[in-house]
Amino acid sequence: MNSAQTKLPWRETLYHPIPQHPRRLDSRTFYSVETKGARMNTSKPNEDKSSPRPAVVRVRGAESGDSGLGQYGKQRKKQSDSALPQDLRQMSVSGQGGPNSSEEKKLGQPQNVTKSGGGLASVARLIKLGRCKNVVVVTGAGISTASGIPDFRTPGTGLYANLEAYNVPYPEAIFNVDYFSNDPQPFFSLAKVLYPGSHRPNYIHYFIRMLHHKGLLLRLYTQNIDGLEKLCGIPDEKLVEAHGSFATASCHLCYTSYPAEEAKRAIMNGDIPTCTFCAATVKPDVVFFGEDLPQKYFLHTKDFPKADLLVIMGTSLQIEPFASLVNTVRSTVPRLLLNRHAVGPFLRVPMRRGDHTELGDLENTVRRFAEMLGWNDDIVELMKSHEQEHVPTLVSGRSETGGSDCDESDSETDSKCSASSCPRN
Ligand code: CNA
Repeated sequence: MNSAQTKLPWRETLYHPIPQHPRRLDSRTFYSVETKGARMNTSKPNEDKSSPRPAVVRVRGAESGDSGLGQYGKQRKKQSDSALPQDLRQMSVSGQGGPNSSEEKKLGQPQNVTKSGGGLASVARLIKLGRCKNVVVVTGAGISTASGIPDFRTPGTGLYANLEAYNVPYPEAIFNVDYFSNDPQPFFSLAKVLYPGSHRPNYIHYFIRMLHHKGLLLRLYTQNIDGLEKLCGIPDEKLVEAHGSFATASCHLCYTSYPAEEAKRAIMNGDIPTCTFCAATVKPDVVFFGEDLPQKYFLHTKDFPKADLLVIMGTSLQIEPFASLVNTVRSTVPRLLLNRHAVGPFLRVPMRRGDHTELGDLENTVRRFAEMLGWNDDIVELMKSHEQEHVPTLVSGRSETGGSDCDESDSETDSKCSASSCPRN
């Protein structure tokens, strides 16, 4: 990580392509966004050029080696929506249910991705032939719905459809740092649901761990903040939690760090943890809109060009800059989307050569994929032993920061967590 930090001095700030002044949305509304990344996909085969641009603007702190910190960390410049990149103005946002942008209207739901087109079997064949040894996996909230954690956008069950519980004027407010500054309660209510400790990894998480066990996983890039990837035993060096995690906490204004367990205790008790230095509200280091992504995210500049298979699971690819990552593998690299709906570049007709989709319930799909690969028994066994030995104690609360059970690695391939990342060190 250190070398990545020193060699890659860029910053990327999390954003959702929404209008500058988002209108109030009723609870049934969800966004459908035409991303620039999707357009770039066909016109710019060179992955470096199509990489998400270092967007932004704001200096953030905790991990940065920039000067001017003082012993309490860098003062943060307050970020408003107006700092969102110019690109956002080119993006269209639709209202009630379904595609609305001109391109999406034109494209609609591509006919060749609405049912199983044999893509799963094709990719399984490639893996079995040994043609995929550097697999990059990109995930979102859809891999954790089988663990009982709602995603954002699934109509009916997604968090955006149940906003009354959080009392926010528009969905993204929950993760808006300016909104949080004024009223942290909506996020803290949601945090109670998402805090690691009450949910278990499911078959999909263990499938990804099995990819690692087989020596095929180059890296898992997750947008999730539920900690289930760590909990299922995927080692820290194989994991990029692109939108941060609950494992650490800090002041949202001055970035002074704060004990994660204390922050969790306060939030769970309905209290507001406050910074010991400036008395502003402390928040878990989950990345909010307008905040920079962790330095580890920049491993993508090395990983994606090296990937020989990209598997995308359970994400609507609506949040930037993460969503555009999928366009940065080489144009010859197969991409497999496992999701309930086609999203992002997989909405295009015709799809890029080497693109495959398998639409439907993710857990079912992944089980079928594992069967094709001949891994199902291994995964079931791994789940059983890991659950019995490790997950109950973690889920019942011994691991308050949601850290992984780092000593537990299942093979020479499942390497140990690094000393710095292990919460017990
Ligand atoms: P999203 O926008 O809600 O998209 C989820 C996608 O997964 C949708 O396309 C769904 O159709 C699909 N999906 C959901 N369940 C299933 C299923 N069982 N089978 C197949 N497909 C399914 O969420 P994204 O991850 O794309 O958005 C990124 C946000 C969500 C990140 O910033 C996260 O921090 C945030 N988030 C995380 C969690 C979590 O950590 N578990 C939960 C909710 C939101």
